[in-house]
Amino acid sequence: MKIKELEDCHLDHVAIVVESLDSACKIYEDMGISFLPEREIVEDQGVKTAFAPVDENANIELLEPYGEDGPIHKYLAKKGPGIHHLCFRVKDVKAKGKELSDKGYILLYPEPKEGAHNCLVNFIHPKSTGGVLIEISQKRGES
Ligand code: CMX
Repeated sequence: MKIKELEDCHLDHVAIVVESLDSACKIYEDMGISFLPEREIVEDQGVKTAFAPVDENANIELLEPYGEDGPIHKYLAKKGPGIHHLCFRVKDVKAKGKELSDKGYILLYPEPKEGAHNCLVNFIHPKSTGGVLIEISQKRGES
């Protein structure tokens, strides 16, 4: 049974910005983590991803810029590779976003957008979370 299956929020992934998916995958594979063979491009976010399950809920997501316009390209140019965000899986991203916004957190988008892995996502700006970019994500068709 999945950990915290019945609860509303669990860690879905830790995202790491990298220059090259292939070279970065090798680092984690040396740790014993296996990446799924698929690479997903999310054009809207300007990113190419590789995903590796760590346990039954949590994954490592590597993010390589795709194109030169997206936030990941900007982040890599400004700060270099490294941990970029935490993502929590929720049952209803729209409802969770409203709940957080009502509590004063700054959401990036007025409505959830398409993310990787057939998810609807929103982000909470790091300025309102003590410096950590947090993604909330709902698997499509699960609400
Ligand atoms: N973690 C912590 N702080 C961050 C950050 C991050 N990942 N990215 C930016 N910041 C900080 C910067 O350091 C900067 O702080 P200071 O003002 O103190 O210098 C501030 O946020 C603004 O940074 P910026 O470089 O001007 O960047 P923008 O405001 O243009 O963009 C953000 C910041 C968070 C809005 C942008 O990165 C964004 O839209 N992120 C969400 C999209 C995303 O990450 N997509 C990947 C999707 C992959 C997936 O689906 O998993």
